[in-house]
Amino acid sequence: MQTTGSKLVLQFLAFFHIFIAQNYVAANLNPSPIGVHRRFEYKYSFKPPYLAQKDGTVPFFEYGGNAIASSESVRVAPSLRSQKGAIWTKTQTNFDWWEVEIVFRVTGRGRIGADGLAFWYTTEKGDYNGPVFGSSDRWNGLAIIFDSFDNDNKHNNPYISAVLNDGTKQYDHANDGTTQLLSGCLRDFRNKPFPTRARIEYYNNVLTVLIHNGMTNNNEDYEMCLRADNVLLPKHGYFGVSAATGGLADDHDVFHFLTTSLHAVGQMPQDAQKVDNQEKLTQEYKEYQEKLEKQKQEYKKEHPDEAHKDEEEWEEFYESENQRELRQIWQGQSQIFEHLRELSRKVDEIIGRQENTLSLVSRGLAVNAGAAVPSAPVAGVPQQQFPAGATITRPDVDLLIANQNMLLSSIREIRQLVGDINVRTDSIQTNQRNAPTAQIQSTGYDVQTLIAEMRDGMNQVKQGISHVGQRLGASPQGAAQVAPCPTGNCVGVTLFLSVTVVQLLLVFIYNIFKNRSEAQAKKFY
Ligand code: MAN
Ligand code: CA
Ligand code: CA
Repeated sequence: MQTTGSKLVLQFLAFFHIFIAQNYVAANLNPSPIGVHRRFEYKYSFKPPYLAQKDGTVPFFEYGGNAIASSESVRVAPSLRSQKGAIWTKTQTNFDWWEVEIVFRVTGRGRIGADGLAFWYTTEKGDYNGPVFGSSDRWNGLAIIFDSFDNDNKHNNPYISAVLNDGTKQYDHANDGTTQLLSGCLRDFRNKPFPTRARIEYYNNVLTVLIHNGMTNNNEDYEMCLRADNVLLPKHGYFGVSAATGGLADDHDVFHFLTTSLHAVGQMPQDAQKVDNQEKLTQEYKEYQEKLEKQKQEYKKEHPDEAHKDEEEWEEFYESENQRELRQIWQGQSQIFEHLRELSRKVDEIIGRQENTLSLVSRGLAVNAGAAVPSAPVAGVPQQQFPAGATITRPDVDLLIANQNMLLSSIREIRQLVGDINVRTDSIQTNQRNAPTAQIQSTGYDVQTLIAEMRDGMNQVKQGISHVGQRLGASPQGAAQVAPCPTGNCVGVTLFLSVTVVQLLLVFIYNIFKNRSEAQAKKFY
């Protein structure tokens, strides 16, 4: 719960920082005016997606007349005859200087369209079906008019003009306001491949209108349309856009209406407010955390079982000291078991080789003596009896030496394995000595079963070893019985001795192992 709460607060803070950062980035991208703080005014802006909500309203705006708002744009006036519409901010501005960027399209099938679109900054909201491009005449404030139709037939439309009014003047529609405009520029804004854009800036009583002609989609392709100094606009006002058609008609679509307030450095009232806000947010965050902790404690008190369950769930992620120790012992024992199994396999191999050698030697001797002796099978290998008075030749001796060497190397290997086992067992014992508190306690799994399994494993090892010992002990003896040696230089004696050495070694290993396992077992009881 605490995590979710913290996440929400952090997300809010992150969003807050991104919002601030975005504003500063925007300030850096925009070269004019220099040294100005900019703040995006969402209450005086609309943009897609979700420009209009499902109920058709545009947040913070009011529209009327023939205007239609969708999620992507506002069709201020559609391409039907004598249409009028407008959209206005709900509230007056509360900042002195501003910049409004409008992204719009005026499109129509005809080579000539009508009548055009107007941007407004006025003390009062205009009508939705007024005589001036859909809005009211005798306005108080500023109009930027995008006049498509050449009413006065001077061949100077489409034209963009800035018209100021103090609420007294009537707009001269028939003459396209020629005598009333403050300034303007001739620009064809109809039927462009990309939306056309206008940036209207009012800062320090300077009015600037920049136009993007819609021939590219590059946001930087703005051109100057007009600039006027000493423009005195009402301190506060409403922003609006209106449009109208007449005998001729175009679609008048507005996609973005983005307002940014402009503040001289050091004069941004929000600077001090920002610090205040930050402190307020930190305090709120702290309080929220405390509240959350308190609620958590209360919940634990009310639901002790669930709280316990929660702790148990966490404990499952960790391994107790005893569990770790048992796991290590189990791993060590498993490794010992593996090594012994390997040992047993090697001993089997040696016995097999030895039997093969014996058989070869016997056969060689029989050939030398020139007399076939009836054989008796021992361990699946046919054995031959040595004839009386047989002698050992040089190749026999070489073969025996080679065989002995093989045996020696196998014994070395066995010794290495035993050493390895010793080291591992020692390390387990050291671990146990270092943790003398280790006791069998109730743990995550059944310890008794584990010990029983280990004991079974050890018994298997024991059986394996004794089996190996039996086989190792039985084979040479068996061979000796089948092929008794009458002389002191008998091969069977050497073999017998070698195998005895191996046997002794195995008994030795077995004893070590037995002692260790007993010592281990004692620890559990
Ligand atoms: C008619 C009248 C005018 C309008 C033109 C173009 O002449 O409605 O007011 O400007 O059509 O639409
Ligand atoms: Ca006109
Ligand atoms: Ca004209």
